[in-house]
Amino acid sequence: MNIYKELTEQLSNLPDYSSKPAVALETTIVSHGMPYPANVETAIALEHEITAQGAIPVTIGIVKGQIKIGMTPDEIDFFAKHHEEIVKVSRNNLGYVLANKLSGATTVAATMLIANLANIKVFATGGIGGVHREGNETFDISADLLEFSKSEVNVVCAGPKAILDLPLTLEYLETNGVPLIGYKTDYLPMFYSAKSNYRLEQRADSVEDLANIINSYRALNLKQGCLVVNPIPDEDSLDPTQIEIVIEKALELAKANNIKGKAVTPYLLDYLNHHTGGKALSANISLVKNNARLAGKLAVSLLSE
Ligand code: PSU
Ligand code: MN
Repeated sequence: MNIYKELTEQLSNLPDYSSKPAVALETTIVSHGMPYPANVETAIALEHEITAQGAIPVTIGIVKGQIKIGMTPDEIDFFAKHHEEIVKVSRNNLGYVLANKLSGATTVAATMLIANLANIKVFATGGIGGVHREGNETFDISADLLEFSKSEVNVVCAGPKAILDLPLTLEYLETNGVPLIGYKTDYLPMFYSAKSNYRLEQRADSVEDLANIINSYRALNLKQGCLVVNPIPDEDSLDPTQIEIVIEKALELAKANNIKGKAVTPYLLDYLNHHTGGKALSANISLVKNNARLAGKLAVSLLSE
């Protein structure tokens, strides 16, 4: 069968989660975001956090050219152990990975795109991609930011990753019309740290409040996703000035080693995970679990009358 027919058939048989409280999970965080075995342990723990809220976890990835909407623990384990064989997939290389029957870990952008095909409305991750520092010169702007205008999937994260330029990321989100909603906060959380100095305009103080705001965007039929920012729990929040010192060192090394394109974010996260005495990694695990809990509650609430 030719690939067009094969994929069209695969796509027409995708599961439909429109009337179910599903929460999508990505796999780039597994294969390119955390070291083994913390990556697989976290991936499985996230599924449990979501189930505990009465929602359905759906981990997304590409296994040998097959779009997986719901991966098995063995598949997740393979992604966790063999990152060198797993392509980091975004919107721009998804077709290539499928055509060549490769395996791919989906980023926020690709996970949103695939979740949307299966009518999954909620997605939990750690931190989304954004405008990189010096992005005005390098043009390094994550495709994650553009995906909100293309796929109607609401993403719960702990803010843009601290390695990024936060004010530029905020401007870019605003330009693209992405609703940015703080969960119990007036300030943008910055991934490892619960609070920044950047004020937010939209705030929800309960899950019902959040579902209400999201449903109001949905009623407008804009076919776009909202970005919910959920601060890392206070007890795990890192001191921004301390983590910033390590971030600056990581950025300096990335530049010196000419790290470019999609390798930048994994390089920086890897450096942080290895040079903070485990603090960056444990903060990342804590925040993503916290996001999975909120996403699970949100998925349930969005379906209630
Ligand atoms: N959140 C995490 N760890 C990660 C990521 C998010 O806690 O590794 C991944 C997501 O898949 C996100 C990607 O889409 O980092 C951003 O990569 P880039 O900057 O190349 O778009
Ligand atoms: Mn990039």
